[in-house]
Amino acid sequence: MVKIIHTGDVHIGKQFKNFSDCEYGKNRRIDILSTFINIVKMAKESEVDILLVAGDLFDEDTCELSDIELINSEFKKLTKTNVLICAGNHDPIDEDSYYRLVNWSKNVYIFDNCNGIEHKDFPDINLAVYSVSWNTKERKDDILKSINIDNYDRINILMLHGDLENKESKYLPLDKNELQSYGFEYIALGHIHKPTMYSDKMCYSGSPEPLDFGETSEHGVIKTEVSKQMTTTKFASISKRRYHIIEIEIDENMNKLDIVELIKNEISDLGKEDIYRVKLTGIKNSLLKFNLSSFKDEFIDYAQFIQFIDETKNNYDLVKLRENNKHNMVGLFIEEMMRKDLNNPIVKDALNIGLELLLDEKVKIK
Ligand SMILES: [Mn+2]
Repeated sequence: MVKIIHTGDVHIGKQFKNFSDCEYGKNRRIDILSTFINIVKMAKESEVDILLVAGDLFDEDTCELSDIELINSEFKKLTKTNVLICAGNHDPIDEDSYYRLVNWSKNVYIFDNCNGIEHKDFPDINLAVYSVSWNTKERKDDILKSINIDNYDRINILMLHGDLENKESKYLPLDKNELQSYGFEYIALGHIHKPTMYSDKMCYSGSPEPLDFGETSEHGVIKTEVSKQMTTTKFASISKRRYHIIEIEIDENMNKLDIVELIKNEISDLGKEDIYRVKLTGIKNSLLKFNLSSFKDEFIDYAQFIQFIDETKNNYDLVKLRENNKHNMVGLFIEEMMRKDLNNPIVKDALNIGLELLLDEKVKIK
């Protein structure tokens, strides 16, 4: 029996460019690196035979050499585990790739053939691992036709970075049934960041750390035990943090404190190490000065990072507002809008948006 940990899509050095908050990106890069080191430690403690990295170990453009040297020194500590890595679309093996530049520990095997599936043989544990690396950012070639199983008595494993979910994908579209037809004892997939287990024999490990608000599920690694007779697979959670999207509905009777309390109630059970996007909906009191960036300070002890999206609407007192703005644009706008059917939700929205712009009350948050 062969013991395996399967990971991939680690994205060491990821830039997180959608976040203007530099601290956030810096912290997440540290999280990713330390989670990957935890995976190597897990491999050492559970004495697995092989650690598979199914592509996108790092982000080629932004990862620093020192990070790769650090993980290489962690690989060196593995006395019973071989590490097998294929390159994906974010870390393609080109001329000056870290895969070529780094003096890798002798237990690290990098698949450097990008044109066809090759295999590495481990006769002492009766294992062969088949894989192919990427040297481009996109590919749609029929790579499976290059599979040529050398020895059917071996425990044969296939590791691929590609897309099983979208036949039109630019990232090596693959067919589930065709993949399963080759008789591999386990297929370790990379590219989709959400852990996805099609069966004990075919899984996406997903990213060990979730990488954005699109990845709100649990993240970790796949632990597999494989023999010629049986494959047993389980998911092991490992991420430092999770992403949560929370929707909070407010009403016009709430003041700032009420809203802060409401949010605190919602997130306090989820974990203060986590990352939150709080979407505020409902009607807010138009007298309430809404400064969402000042909200952030209220949650220092409740969240590692919190982001607000304001989708609330105002309850304007139209008569009073018109009266106070008789001689300006605001007053004219209200007068014009009041001639229309304000029970029509589109008209109501137009009124609200117009007033927000004219009164310049909307505080924009990245
Ligand atoms: Mn990826």
